[in-house]
Amino acid sequence: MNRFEKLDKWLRTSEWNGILVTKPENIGYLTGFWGSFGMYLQTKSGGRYLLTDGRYEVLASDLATQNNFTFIRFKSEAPKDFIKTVTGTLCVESSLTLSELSRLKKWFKGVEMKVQSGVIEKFRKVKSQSELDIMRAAQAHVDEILLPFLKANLKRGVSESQLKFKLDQTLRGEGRFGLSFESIVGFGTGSALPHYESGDRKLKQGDNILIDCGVIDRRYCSDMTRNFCYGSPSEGYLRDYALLLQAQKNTLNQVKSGVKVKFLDSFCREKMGKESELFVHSLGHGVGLEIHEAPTLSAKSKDVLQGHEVVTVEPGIYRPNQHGIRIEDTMIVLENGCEILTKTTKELLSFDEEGRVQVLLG
Ligand SMILES: [Mn+2]
Repeated sequence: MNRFEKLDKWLRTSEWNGILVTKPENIGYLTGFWGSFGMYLQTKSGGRYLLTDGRYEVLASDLATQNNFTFIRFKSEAPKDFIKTVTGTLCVESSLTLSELSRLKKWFKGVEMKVQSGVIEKFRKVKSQSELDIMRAAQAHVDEILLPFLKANLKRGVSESQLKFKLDQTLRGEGRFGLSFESIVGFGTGSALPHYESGDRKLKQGDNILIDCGVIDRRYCSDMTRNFCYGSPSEGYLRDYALLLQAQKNTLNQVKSGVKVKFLDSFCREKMGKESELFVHSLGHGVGLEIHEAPTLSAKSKDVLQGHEVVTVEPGIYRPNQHGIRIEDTMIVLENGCEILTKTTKELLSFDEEGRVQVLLG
């Protein structure tokens, strides 16, 4: 079953006469169209329509032929040939802004529109072999460059933002990759803020370093967080790292198809003991066309892992004004375990001025 057929099947058993897809990642996922303006409408009676403007006429017509849907050119406000394709009830996505929704209400007069969130996102959770291959390749690029990059660039006095800038540049691989997000580079106390923005802080002996980064390869994101030291870190840092690494590894051993995500979240916190008070975010998230997508691995989620979902497990310990540690792997969920995509070592490595590396903790 292709993606359109899956949506057909969903529509047939739903209360809706059609679904209007407006979130760019969802339009892209279904149709292959990634332009800056477009809407995709699929109806219970089997109609499939992509609305976009003249700038994309050639591209959209080609995609329509390849994928067996109808391209409708947006010429004027309230495009009649698009609007008339659905009557009755129409499902719209929760990502719509209020102004977009009020525009659609003017278009689809007499159609009952309601929001149902996560319809396409649910399809996107489980990846195909070709999606998985791209995601493996994206992470392989990061694994290939990260340690050599650090050897060459961890120098006393380099600032977080300088290192971040160079890392982003290296990750982009001369244009072959995009960034899943701007890399997070934190030194010492800077790392203690979970979503830190790199600043002017300069690297000094004894600093710990937190790096969270990912690339986009053919529209799919990668995500990994690793921790390093410059010289010798504090005893407290080593203790926290050892504890967190053990808890993270134990949690990875629990990941497989059929496991409740809230179990994983609480399992990890249990393993962390009282340090779990310093673990101030959820355990992880799905990754794919978006860096954060379904499922969310949190205590509140009712999700159950399914085979070929791609998710992160990323517990952290954030000690205010001291240090922060987050160990994040991305993995493919399998029937009896998982395939870890993030292959950069989790041994705690210490770098010196000459780029020599020593293993502090294994
Ligand atoms: Mn993440």
